[in-house]
Amino acid sequence: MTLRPILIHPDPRLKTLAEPVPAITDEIRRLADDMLETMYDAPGIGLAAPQIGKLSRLLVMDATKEDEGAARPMVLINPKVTWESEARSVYEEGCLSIPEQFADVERPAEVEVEWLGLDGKTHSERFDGLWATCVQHEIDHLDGRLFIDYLKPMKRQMITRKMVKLKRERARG
Ligand code: K1U
Ligand code: ZN
Repeated sequence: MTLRPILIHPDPRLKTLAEPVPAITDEIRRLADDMLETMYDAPGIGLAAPQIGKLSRLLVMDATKEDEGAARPMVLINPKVTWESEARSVYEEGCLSIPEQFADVERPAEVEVEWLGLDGKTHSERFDGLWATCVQHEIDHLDGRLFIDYLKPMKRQMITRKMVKLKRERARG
């Protein structure tokens, strides 16, 4: 397994619609393994393939809380939201591609998602709480959308400027 570098906003690959995964291959299995390792190492609760520069509709997540016990690493290929609740919830979101910036985002409180698993089977599950927030945030990445796209333009611009500065500083070393 290999840790992959995570792209930082702004980057055109984070604004691009990702392509469906046509088949489960060894390359896809390796990509999923690397993404889980990269997510746990960050640390994060989710990671979408475009965040490591792969424009494929694949995401990983594990929103298990520390006091909940066993980890639940999940790999979702070609995920689709098939149902969303009318009830909304607000969560202060972060993003590994927008380090150290957080903002409240309102989303459906519950969603049902269908996806292809690494076992080649179709899965469907209803998510709530942090899992629901996380899976929607990750599917947004597959559609080239970031959590800052839900914010007012002024706040979004302020965060983007901070990220441009951060990238410049990191490039200087
Ligand atoms: O997609 C990403 O950039 C990962 C992101 C997912 C996410 C966080 C919060 C709300 C919705 C989606 C992160 O994992 S940011 C890091 C984070 O939230 C976290 C890290 C360690 C422990 C607990 C949370
Ligand atoms: Zn993110």
